Amino acid sequence: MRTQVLIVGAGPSGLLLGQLLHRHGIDTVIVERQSGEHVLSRIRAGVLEQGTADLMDEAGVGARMHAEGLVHDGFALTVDGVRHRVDLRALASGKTVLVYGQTEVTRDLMAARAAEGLTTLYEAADVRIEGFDGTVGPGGPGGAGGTGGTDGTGGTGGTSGTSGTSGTSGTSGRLPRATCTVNGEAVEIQADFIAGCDGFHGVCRASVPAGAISVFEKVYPFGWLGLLSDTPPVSHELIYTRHARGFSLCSMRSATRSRYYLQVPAGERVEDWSDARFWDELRARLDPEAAAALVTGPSLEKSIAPLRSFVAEPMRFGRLFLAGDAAHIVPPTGAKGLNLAASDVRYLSQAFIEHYRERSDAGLDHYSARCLARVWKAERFSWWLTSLMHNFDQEPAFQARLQAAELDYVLGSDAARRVLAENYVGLPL
Ligand code: RFL
Ligand code: PHB
Repeated sequence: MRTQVLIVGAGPSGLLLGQLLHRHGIDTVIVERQSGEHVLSRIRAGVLEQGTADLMDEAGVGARMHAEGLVHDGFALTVDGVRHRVDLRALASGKTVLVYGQTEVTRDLMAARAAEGLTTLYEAADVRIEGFDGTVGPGGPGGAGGTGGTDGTGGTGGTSGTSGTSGTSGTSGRLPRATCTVNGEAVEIQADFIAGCDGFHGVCRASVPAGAISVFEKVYPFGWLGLLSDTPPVSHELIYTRHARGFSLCSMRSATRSRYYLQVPAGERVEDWSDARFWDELRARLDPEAAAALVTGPSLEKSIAPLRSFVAEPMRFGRLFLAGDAAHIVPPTGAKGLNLAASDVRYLSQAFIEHYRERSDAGLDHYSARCLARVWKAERFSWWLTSLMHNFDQEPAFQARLQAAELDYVLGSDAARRVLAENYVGLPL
């Protein structure tokens, strides 16, 4: 098979990129390790920034999101049993967020891709990529070899002024390609570029030579145990609760479907959490009004996600571009993961469109640096909100006093609340 942009991974990043490129006449093939049903069964993000919703509109898939998504103009932080509202609209210049599940985002994108008859190879086993690192750019060695710790600006050399099937002028003379097995048959797909949208455990980042990539990581000593249920939410807004027993979050997917999370120690097993244990623990952490309003019911899904901050730099290696969780992870406290993936995809789609339509590689050359500037700000915010709201009982008492002082400051200062709100609704693209 031959395509212009080969996309590895049919999560939100890969599907959104495919849709945006299709709207500009750029051909893509997606290879995905799992089945479509499996991708839809993963319960993840719930909060979309305005910029992410705008991108869904640009991709032509925003109709159901606007019809069914819930506009939220505030959320609450509960500390010491007292709930404090953060008025997003008032504090962040009229901006709001949209509560619409990642599952629904993915479903809408999958349906649009199927309706357009675009190729997605699901259940693609043993995906391997190669041939992306052979180019030498005008600024010196690009590709995977010479870019360690920088944004890889030298890497597009062979592509400038070319489009379509050209771009083989790298040192190896080979096109970027992926091989995999689908329905027992070997498949090879050649492309001008590869977009690595295959998440944290994907093959793309792992295919970059170790010396070419710098990794920055922080692993937290706890995870989030999540539960989804067809019960009405305790409140019409999200409640993030700091409690001596551990953090909790009350979120939702609709007026009749709730999503709750509990901070649990790293290594905890989901099998040890019956529904009854989950509900009892959640009730114990909530403020009295929320605890009284809690409606329990059978879980539709329960899973544990470890918490991690992670960034790989650069995000471009020759003709391979990483986007979304393949390049960076944030702890979910700030609701930034999917939104960051969307902003990467926005920059990457613009860069490919410029390449094919305007014959300019400026966007490709600046892709990594442009993304990373935004990524690190979201990393900072997510780390900060995680540090503020979780229970770090292994840490020295000094740390706990600082946390209490910071919470007191944030809740009491209009300026600090503005900073929180500005970051929560999403920094400018
Ligand atoms: P994904 O969603 O992981 O998709 C990657 C896809 O690549 C496939 N894949 C491969 N395909 C082919 N070959 C291989 N070798 C492959 N290896 C992997 C995978 O099967 C998969 O289909 O990454 P993507 O598209 O970059 O999307 C990122 C988001 O999923 C992620 O950032 C968010 O879910 C994070 N997140 C949240 N983000 C928000 O913006 N707001 C939130 O409210 C929010 N809440 C959350 C979250 C993540 C959570 N978990 C479980 C980590 C809440 C939770 C609990
Ligand atoms: C969710 O609804 O899954 C959700 C909401 C807000 C977060 C994290 C997850 O910060």
